[in-house]
Amino acid sequence: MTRILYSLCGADESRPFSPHCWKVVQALHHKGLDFVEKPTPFTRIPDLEDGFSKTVPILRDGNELVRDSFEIALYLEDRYPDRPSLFGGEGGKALSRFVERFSQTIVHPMITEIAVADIHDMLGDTDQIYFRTTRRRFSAAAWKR
Ligand SMILES: N[C@@H](CCC(=O)N[C@@H](CS)C(=O)NCC(=O)O)C(=O)O
Repeated sequence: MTRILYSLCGADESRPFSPHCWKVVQALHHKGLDFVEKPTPFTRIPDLEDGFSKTVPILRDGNELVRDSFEIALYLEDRYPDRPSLFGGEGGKALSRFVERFSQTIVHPMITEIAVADIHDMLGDTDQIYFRTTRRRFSAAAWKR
């Protein structure tokens, strides 16, 4: 069966850099599931799987398509119950959701503010234009670092 993880890369395809995609890589390894990773630049994401998602990670698991790192973890837990558990039960699932939301809403914006200029510099030319346009909300100081 073909299992494909679409992840995010800049100009260098050998350095996928999205933390959301890293979480899925770790989950797949934890479950002991083989997969092929296809690192994709920002501006190619809308072309993946007939426009299935505006963001990566996207997992193709045979005929199934799943988007969003947490949704993918829930899917893997349900689909492969005989493999090592990702959550260890409902309590672990709830705690993981809390940590994920805290990270997404509190930690992630601060890290992006710190890293926005470095992320930009890793991208190919077309993605750099897209990234400058979509990340204008970050402060001038962040862009000058
Ligand atoms: N909640 C989503 C967030 C996914 C997300 O924001 N992915 C970013 C890469 S880190 C993305 O694909 N962005 C596309 C864009 O900004 O155009 C998840 O956990 O998978």
